[in-house]
Amino acid sequence: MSKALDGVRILDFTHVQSGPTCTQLLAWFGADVIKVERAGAGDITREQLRDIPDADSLYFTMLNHNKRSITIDTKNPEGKKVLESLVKKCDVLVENFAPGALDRMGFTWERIQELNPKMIVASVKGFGPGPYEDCKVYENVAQCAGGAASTTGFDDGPPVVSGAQIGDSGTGLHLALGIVTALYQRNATGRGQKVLAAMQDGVLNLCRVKLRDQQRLERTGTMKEYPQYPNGTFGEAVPRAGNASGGGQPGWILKCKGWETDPNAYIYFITQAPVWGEICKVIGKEEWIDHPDFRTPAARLPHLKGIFAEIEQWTMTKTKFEAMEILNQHDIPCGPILSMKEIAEDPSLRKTGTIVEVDHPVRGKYLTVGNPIKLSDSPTDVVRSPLLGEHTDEVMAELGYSPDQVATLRSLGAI
Ligand code: CAO
Repeated sequence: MSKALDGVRILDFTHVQSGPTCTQLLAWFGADVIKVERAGAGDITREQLRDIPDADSLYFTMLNHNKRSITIDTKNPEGKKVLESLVKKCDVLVENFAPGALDRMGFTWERIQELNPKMIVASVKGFGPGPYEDCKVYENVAQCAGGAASTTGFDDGPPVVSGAQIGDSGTGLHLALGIVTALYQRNATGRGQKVLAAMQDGVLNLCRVKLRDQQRLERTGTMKEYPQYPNGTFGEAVPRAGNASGGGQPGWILKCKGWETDPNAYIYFITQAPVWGEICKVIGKEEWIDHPDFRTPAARLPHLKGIFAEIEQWTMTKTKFEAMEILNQHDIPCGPILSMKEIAEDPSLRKTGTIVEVDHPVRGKYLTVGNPIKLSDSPTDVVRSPLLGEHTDEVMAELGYSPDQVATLRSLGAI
């Protein structure tokens, strides 16, 4: 079956996590992704957090499936020429170097346009134009600068960063959408363009509801679904809301049977208004259904802490899976807190291709997260990540270099 991005060629100049997430997605949709790496070194993540000596790390393999790898020293004059021929041949150049690195290499926007006016140049940077535009940025810096850390955690604790890589993988997703959109516009204009996804912007986009709450707080001085209401205090900025739901239906994380020894024996419980009666029946508090303190969502808000404490008395008598099964029979929204071990072993995620087992010639079998976006006409086959320079000869031949020329360039250290 054909793939959605068949025929699209990507010059993948990305490293670490944010850029590689983006190009991996494009590869899964069928683009030919040619990853350019420095000979002898490659993407720094190949050797970071290694669990098997001399094998590409899981950090690298899990972010670079379905790509080809070519080594080029782009600071070597002959290597630069090879990169130029790649620029001429590709549709998109994706990079996430520190600000200015591509220019210093000699590949300014103007130069790239000269070489290929149809080229789309897509970049991840830490910050957009402004006071911090020249800064190098990693995941947690973006989470802090984008509003995630100040709004995550508990009121009496410090800001907290999330395990979800919203700064890196989140921005990679944003960039992928920008690239596909620019490709679509190019069909009409015939021109390339620059695509920028700044990590601070990406994180802020994912924290949109907190900017909503900032404005609600400034207007009314309070937010009744936050744990600070009614007995705590609100300051000038959106506070950390613990495990409170970010939406209009109050929720909290509650202990389940076994919580004393299992750090993940918890369930997320949402007191969705339409099923309030069902919740009361399940936990044995029928008298709450018509009680003036509990009858309506507004009446319940000042009592949420007590309500969740009572519900927890019930959830603590069930495992998270037992609770899930009973609550779902009553259409009560809830979710077990799943450990990574449980997720890795989940047969249904294997069946959908969301968790995939991949075989690698050096490291052997490992698990990865497959394409989370499923297209009915463009299925994803996850192919192992390339070894460093595995496709150098193949790509050089496609660029028109003879084996002798390749050998010469290799001896010069250009590739
Ligand atoms: N041949 C020759 N030189 C190469 C090369 C190649 N194939 N590939 C890269 N280089 C050079 C670059 O030109 C750059 O050289 P100069 O500094 O002399 O211009 C150098 O390698 C290192 O690039 P870098 O500054 O991007 O790398 P770093 O490890 O110092 O910084 C990071 C890493 C992530 C902080 C920085 O790249 C960055 O801020 N990127 C933008 C934001 C981002 O994506 N952050 C996410 C990180 S996790 O996903």
